[in-house]
Formats: sequence, structure tokens, C-alpha cells
Amino acid sequence: MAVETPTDYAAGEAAPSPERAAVPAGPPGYAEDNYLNHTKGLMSWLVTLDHKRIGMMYLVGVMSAFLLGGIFALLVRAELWTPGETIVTAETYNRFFTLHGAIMVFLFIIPSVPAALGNFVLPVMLGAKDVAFPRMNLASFYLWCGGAIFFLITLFRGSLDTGWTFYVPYSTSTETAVVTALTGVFILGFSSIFTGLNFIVTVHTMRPPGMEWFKMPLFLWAIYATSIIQVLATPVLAVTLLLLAVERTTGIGVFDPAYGGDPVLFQHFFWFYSHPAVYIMILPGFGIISELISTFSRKHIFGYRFIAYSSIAIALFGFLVWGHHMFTSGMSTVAAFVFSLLTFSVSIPSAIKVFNWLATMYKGNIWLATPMCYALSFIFLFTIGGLTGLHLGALATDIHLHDSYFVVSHFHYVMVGGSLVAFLGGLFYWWPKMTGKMYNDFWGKISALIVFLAFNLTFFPQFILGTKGMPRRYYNYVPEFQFWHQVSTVGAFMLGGGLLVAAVVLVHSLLRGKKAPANPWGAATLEWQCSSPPPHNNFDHPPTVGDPYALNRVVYDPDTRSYRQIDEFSNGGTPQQTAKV
Ligand code: CU1
Repeated sequence: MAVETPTDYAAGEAAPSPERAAVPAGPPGYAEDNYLNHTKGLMSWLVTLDHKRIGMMYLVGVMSAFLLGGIFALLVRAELWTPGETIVTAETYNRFFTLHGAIMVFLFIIPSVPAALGNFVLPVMLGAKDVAFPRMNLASFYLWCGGAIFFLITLFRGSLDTGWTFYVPYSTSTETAVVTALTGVFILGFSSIFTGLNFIVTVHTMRPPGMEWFKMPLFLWAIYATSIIQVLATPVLAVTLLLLAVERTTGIGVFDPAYGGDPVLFQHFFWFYSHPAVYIMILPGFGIISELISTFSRKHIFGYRFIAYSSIAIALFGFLVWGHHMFTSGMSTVAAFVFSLLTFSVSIPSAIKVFNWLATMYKGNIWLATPMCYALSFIFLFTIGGLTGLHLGALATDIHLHDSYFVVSHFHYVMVGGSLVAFLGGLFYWWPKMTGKMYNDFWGKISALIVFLAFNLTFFPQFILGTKGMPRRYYNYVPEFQFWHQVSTVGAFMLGGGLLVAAVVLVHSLLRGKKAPANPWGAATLEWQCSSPPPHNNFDHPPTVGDPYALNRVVYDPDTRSYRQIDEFSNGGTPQQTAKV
């Protein structure tokens, strides 16, 4: 994909107002001495304790995993172009969809926002120098690498064909490398627990004076709620996988009926983690969207406390609904009814967020920069994902839709339309802060548009297929399903193209982008008060802690052609106010 060399890479390019126009090279706020060049050499990165560098290393890691998982997704869609064999055998196909799911869930989505973006942003946004335990932070990263290595070994040791859920009894009998993969997930679990623990302690102990709980940006509330789930739920998965590995290697009966075990027990244990894990994957995305919607609507976030409390509510309610994955596994009607009711109740805090975002945008001065395009895309796609969840949470319709493509589509609307799109929005939002470089906003928007259209083309047909009875994970299908499968496959390759455009835009900015100002978007949270990229210790001067959404206090200064906090104008000059609240 060739990207035309633009003449200007500044934030405000193609923006509606001239005040948001280009920032000249080397604007105020660009730090010549920053975390990227503070120390030099490969070793200075490998043993770094700087949360920003660890975040960047995570970013490289999770993006590599995303590329690998994406390749398997395209192989799955290519195979489904025709019924029966298109490119590979049924056995290979089972490996493809398993590896796609396992890599995407464990190596990409779970660490993407918290460990990569969160590591970089959380301390700076909080006004802290680093996380509470920098050494444990580095250890988390190396645990992630260890887990990734076990996944790579799995690929070369007979691969894995159980589905990412490792359901028994098949996972105790398949010839593929189940124990190697389980070891990988087990190690990744510890990486996730350590990151969560670190963030909880950081939020409790590292807040600067004035940063009260209800002055914390909503991204921090979301990361905090996510961390609680990571610490409380992940050990259950670890123990479950350990039991499965023991059963597989020693034949001690836990889950497999052939050894006297109970397979439904595995499903209970697995989903006791994996439903909350869905919130590990989506809650940080909610946090990003709250920041983007407020900043790019130039308005104070609507319903701050409701959004903050709803994150905590989702984290707690998320632990009570795991049974909705097993309505057809032989559960009593009473239990199924209770799980269904609780499932509906967890949709309330999610809906609260969506309504508050819409209310924030109402009468806002909306700036359609690349991150905002991803945020709007998120609201649309996540809402479809959420609403189709109601069909699956309702007992009667779930019997029909269970294990069909409807579930596949619902899950991807939440995980890709939700988590991935929010991740991309956050990446485009914080990219100038992380790298000190501005990207081409026009091509960024094009990537957001392609991703949005291609995503719907890929997954909307799957709702239709699922409703008509196409089961998930099947290699073969009846000829009447071929049309929608082909539409979906075309969409998937377009989606790959859209993501490639996004990647080219970002990489291109590293090579040719203009230097970023401290606050290219005019946001009011603390990470924009330090220079871009931030200095080694984040802040040269203690940041001014205030309302994180008081966008009327961030004004455009035409003399320096960048945004500034209003408090900085102490010389009596009247700054031009562009923020409308
Ligand atoms: Cu669930």
C-alpha cells in the first residue's frame, strides 16, 4: 500500500478550523532529552525499568502477535471460500481457528490496552514518575515473552486443535501439543496478574497531591477496574489449566468422564475466568473512548461519576454471569434463569456508558481527527455487539443460536469492533505522545473508514449465517451458505488491508512525521502537560492537577501555535479561546 508523501503531517491537517493548523517543526513541548534518547543501546531497553519503554516493548510484542493471529484469521476465511477443501484439510483448519483464537485472546487483546498502552499512559496520566513496582513491571513483560515462546513451540510441536477454550474431554485426548500451549497460557496469566497488581498499587499509592479519586481520568478508572478482574479471576484460570495438564499427563480424573471427571466442571471453571476476561478485554477500551469522546467533542464528559462507577459495576457483575456460556450444557432451569437475569443486569452499566458518551457529543464541537473516527466507529460497532448479546443471554433464543455463527459474529463485534477499534483509537491518540511524531491525519481517517466498512462486511453476514443454522468451527457447509461466506471472506481481506493502511501511516510517521507538540489535541488530562515524548521522569515540573475534562481551561495559543493550559498564561495576555464548552 503506497502512501502519498503529504506536505504536512501536523495534527490539525484537514481539520475544520485554522486555529488547529500546522505546528512548525520543533514546537514548544517537544523534548530533545526524552525517554527515547535518555540512555542508548539495546541493553538500555532490555533491562529498562521505565514504564514508557516497557509499554513500547509490549506494544511491539502484542502487535507481532496480532499480525500472527491475523494471518491465521485470513487462512480460516480463505478456507471457507468454498464448502469442503479449499486450501487445507479439515485437521489443518481446526488448527488454524484454534491458533487464531488463542493467539488473539491470550497474546494480543488481553495485554493490548492494559499492558501496552496502559503501561505507557497510566503513570503519566496519573501524574506519577513510574508504576509502583518497576522491576515487577519488567518481569511481567518477560513473562509475556515466555508465554509467547511457548505458543511458538506449540506451532512446531504438532500445533493445537482444541479451540481456544481447551474444552474437555477432547483436550485430554487430542494428539496436538495441549500441555505446551497450557504452559504458555499459564505463564501469560502470571504476566497479567502482575500487571494488574502493579496498576492497583500504583493508583492507590502514587497519586500526586490533588489527584483525588474523582479527579482521576476515566481511562484510569477503567484500567483500575480491569486490574481488579485480572488479579481476582486469572488465578482461577491458572488452577483450571494446571488441573487439565495434570489430568492429561497423569490420567487423574478431574474433568474427563473416562477418568471419572466432570466435563461441565471444566466449563464452569473456564468461564468463571473467561467471562470476566471479556471485560479485561473491553473495559480498558471503554476508558479510551471516554477520553476520546470528551477531547474531540471539546466538551466536559457527561456523567463522570456514572461512567466511573459503571466500570467498577461491570468488574463486579462480570463475576456473576459465567453460566450464560452453558445454557445448553445441561444446567437446571432455575440456574439458567438466574444466570440469564444477571447477564441482562450487566448490560445496564455498559448502556450507561454509551448514553453518557452520546450525551457528551450532543452539541459538542466535534473534531473528526483520526482517533475520533475510531471512537465513533467503536460506539456503533460495540452497540451492535452489546445488543446481539441480549439475544444470546435470553434462554429461548440462545438454544437456537448457541454454537452458531451468530455467536462468532457477536463476539467479534465486541472484541474487534469494540476492543481492537478502541485500541487503535487510543494508539492514534497517544502516538504523538509516545513517539513525539505526528502522523498523516488524512490517511489515518482513511484507515478508520476502511476498517469500519470492512469489519461490517466481514461480520454482519455471519449474523445471517448463524441465524440460518451455520454452526461455528465447521470446516464444511451446505452450498446455500456459500454466498454469505464469500462476502465475509472478501470483508476479512479488506479488513486486513485497512489495518495495513493504519500500520503504514504510523510507521511512516516515525520516518517522516513532524515533531509533535506537547498537547496536539488540546486535551486536559495530565499526560499532555509533559513534553512529547515525555522526559525520563515524566514531568520536569510537577503537573497542575485539575478537572481532567475541563477543556475550557485548555486554549489554543496562536503565538506558539499549540495548545496550553490556561494557568500557564501568567503574563496577563488573553489567550484565544478555541475550546467551546
Ligand atoms: Cu460470557
